[in-house]
Amino acid sequence: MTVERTFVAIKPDGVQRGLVGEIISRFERKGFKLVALKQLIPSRAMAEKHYGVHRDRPFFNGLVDFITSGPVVLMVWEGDGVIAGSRKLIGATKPLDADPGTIRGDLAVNIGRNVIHGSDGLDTASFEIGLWFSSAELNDWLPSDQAWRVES
Ligand code: D4T
Repeated sequence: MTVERTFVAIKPDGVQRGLVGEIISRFERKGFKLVALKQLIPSRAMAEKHYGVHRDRPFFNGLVDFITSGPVVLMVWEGDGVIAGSRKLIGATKPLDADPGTIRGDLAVNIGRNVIHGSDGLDTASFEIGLWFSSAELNDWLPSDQAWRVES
């Protein structure tokens, strides 16, 4: 396993429904390390860049309307295998297909209101972290209980 960083966003529905603490808690309890965190209301330009790969899909405009409709909570998490590990914590894109125990499986029902986003690979993680955060906002730090999470 190699230490990676991934981008995770709690979407406007997750913030409006008061799920921020619940979601952050699941990442913390897993043992991943939070290295950046902020709340903002995305501009249309930023949302269109973030979802640029979906530009030609029929749901694109509705998705951008939704993502820009209110505050989102943006995070960078670090850890061994954190990219795939986060996707497992998050669950399938369609919440009704997401396993119980996952964030979407437990907390969402609709694909257009699926609460959370997580990068799906090394390239997208790097692109999305760079899109939403400056390098000065990413904190290098060592949790005091690190030896109890990772074999040295
Ligand atoms: P995100 O990117 O939000 O983490 O979702 P996923 O990585 O799990 O899924 P995705 O890229 O295929 O979809 C991006 C985003 O678009 C919404 N969506 C998707 C939608 O509203 N209607 C649809 O039909 C699809 C396929 C949900 C997630």
